[in-house]
Amino acid sequence: MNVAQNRADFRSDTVTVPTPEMRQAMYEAKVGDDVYGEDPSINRLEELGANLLGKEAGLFVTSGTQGNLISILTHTVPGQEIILESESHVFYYEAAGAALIGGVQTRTVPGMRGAMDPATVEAAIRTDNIHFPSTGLILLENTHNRAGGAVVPISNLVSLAAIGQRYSIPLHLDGARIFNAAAALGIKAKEIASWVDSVSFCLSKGLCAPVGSLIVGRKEWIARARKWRKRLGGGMRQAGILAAAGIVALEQMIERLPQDHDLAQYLAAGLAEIPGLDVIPPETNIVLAHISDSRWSASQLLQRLAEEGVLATDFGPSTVRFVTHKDVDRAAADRAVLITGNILKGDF
Ligand code: TLP
Repeated sequence: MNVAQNRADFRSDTVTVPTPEMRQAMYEAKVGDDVYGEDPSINRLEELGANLLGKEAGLFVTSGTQGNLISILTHTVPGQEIILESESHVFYYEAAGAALIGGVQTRTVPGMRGAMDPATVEAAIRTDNIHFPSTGLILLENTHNRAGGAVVPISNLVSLAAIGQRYSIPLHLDGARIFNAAAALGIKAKEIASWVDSVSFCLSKGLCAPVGSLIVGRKEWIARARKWRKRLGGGMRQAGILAAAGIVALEQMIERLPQDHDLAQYLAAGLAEIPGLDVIPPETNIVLAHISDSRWSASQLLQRLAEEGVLATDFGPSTVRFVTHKDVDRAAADRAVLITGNILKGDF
């Protein structure tokens, strides 16, 4: 039972609760000690994830943040520099883990709807100079969260992959919502993943599993990532209970993601009618609304919305983010639109 059932909770797709099928699978999960490699459910989940993404092997990790950190640690050595988009989740929301734990410096490149310009990325790659760090990784994000769930086009991935190859620099994709990107593009996630060396993706966002992410890549790379996971204290034991829900997520929940995208369109269309709001047309399940009415800040609006049972998050001083997912529907969207409109009109 979702404790928040009486609210219209658009804060994130992370708030989704597991389905009855997931709970049943968790109850029945076959388990073993995963540090010994003996948990059949985790082994199956890792194989399933790797196959879906067209990679040799997979690793079950605790979260998207841990997946990105382990990937950075496995691709780089301390003292290197990584190139990433200036609004990327790794740069913006991962508490400088790469710098603190990985000892790498971040070099940010501005994006256009989340996509980094290949020429700018190429220009940011360090040459061989005694003063410079070496470039150890190019890191992408698709869909791009802070760009409003924007889908990075395949042509951009192709160009960046060519650069990575030319300079022998690996590419990692923060694909927390890669299945949303694939659904929006009408292609398989493995077609996106084929342009990068490694991917981390989340089971616990739109796919509704309670916990966990996977990272996928070459077999030898995953073996080294497994050691990093252990070092970071992420070696779990009978975590097949969690993996069982992840298997249901991958087998049953990917196909419903377009419903979240449709709901985002519906919500955006309603919000766009409200004077004082500029809405970015959503490409997937994230709706960003800029408040043009200077009397309201994002935090003030969010506070008033929360008092009326509508939850969203702030994405800057005057930007509000609404995320659609399994546990909200058109009625919740109607309520969000009505209440936002009334608040901004001054009716409340
Ligand atoms: N994003 C969360 C918040 O941290 C902002 C959200 O509500 O959207 N990569 C991307 C692109 C993400 O959006 C997130 C989570 C992560 C990585 C981290 O995943 P977790 O929360 O599992 O560590």
